[in-house]
Amino acid sequence: TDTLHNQADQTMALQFEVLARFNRARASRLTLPHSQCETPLFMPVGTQGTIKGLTSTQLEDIGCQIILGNTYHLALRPGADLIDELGGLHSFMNWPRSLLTDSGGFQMVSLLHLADITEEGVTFQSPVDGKPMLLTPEESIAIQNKIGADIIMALDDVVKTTTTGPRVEEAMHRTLRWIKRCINAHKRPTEQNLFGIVQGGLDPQLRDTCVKGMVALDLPGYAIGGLAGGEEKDSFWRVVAQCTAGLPEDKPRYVMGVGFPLDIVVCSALGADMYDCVYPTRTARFGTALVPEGVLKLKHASMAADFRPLDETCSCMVCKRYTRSYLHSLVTKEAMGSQLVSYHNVAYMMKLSRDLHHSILEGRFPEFVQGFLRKQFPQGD
Ligand code: PRF
Ligand code: ZN
Repeated sequence: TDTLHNQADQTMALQFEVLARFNRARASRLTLPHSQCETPLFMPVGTQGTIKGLTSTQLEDIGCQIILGNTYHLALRPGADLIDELGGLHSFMNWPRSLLTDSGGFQMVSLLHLADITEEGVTFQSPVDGKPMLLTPEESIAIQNKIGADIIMALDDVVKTTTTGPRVEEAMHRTLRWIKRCINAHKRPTEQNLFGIVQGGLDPQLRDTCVKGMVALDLPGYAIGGLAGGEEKDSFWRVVAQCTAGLPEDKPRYVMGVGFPLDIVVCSALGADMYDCVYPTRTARFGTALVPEGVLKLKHASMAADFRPLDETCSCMVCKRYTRSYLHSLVTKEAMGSQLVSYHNVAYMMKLSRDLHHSILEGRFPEFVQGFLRKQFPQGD
């Protein structure tokens, strides 16, 4: 296997080393200021500086090397200045490993339907006091510099994947203009890595322009945004394939808001490295466990007297200790139910990431994917 190294110069706070490839899939080592990560890599999502239902210690036990926080939520509460005064989010939440913060624009647009995007930035009504507020690219980066995550994201103009017409093109060009404002505003490039986000909807021409515009800026890493919003799988995978083909080999590629185990396997085959999603913890709160066969609905009556663990092939604390029957009795009634299922689900995603990494490293990626698909779709459909 050939190795590919990027030059960790003064403009970057990361090292990215491709250890092995299988066709377009890569297994790599990503070294960040607070930890060393192996890709393909899933990042659980926290909002208020916590992954819902899990403690920092549990996340460490499960093997998480990097978790995601949201600028928008943290800036509202407890506030970026307070986090800064307390020494940044790592020390505030006592998380010694790596952190990534999203820029906030996407969260505002997807959570607050009142958000309005202009060239200046994203205007929204504060959910705290109802006052109009403006998040500019400069402000997003200033907040993220205070929060202090290892990877920070550019403010992008995101449109729904179902949007068509000139708005998609406008958002792509604006994202390219805003990334330059983000780069100029970034005050800690030797400690924090600013990733650019490729937009352009489902249009190959727009995606191509955006990829080329981003790559010219020589950023430490790149994200593929604007996906996982209910578009057809076919169009989603086509855009990922096109973007990974145009992005540099020696930089990490992050598909935002993904997701489902199957999507992570497919995107990794297409050359993507990093993912984040609320899915494993959110679905846990609705009583759904992730298992090699797909999902297990713990509320289902058939679980009441099922004394097997959630997943016989999982060695997590929950699978070692508790039965489906016990978890059935807790879910949606006791907080501990969703906490235990969240623990297993995040552990499941970490194991999937490790399995992908090792199968690529050991030259048996196709066999791994085949085994994964055979378990998820036993009828072969
Ligand atoms: N941009 C940002 N965050 C995101 C996305 C995006 O496009 C997505 C995908 N829709 C998830 N999170 N900034
Ligand atoms: Zn488990």
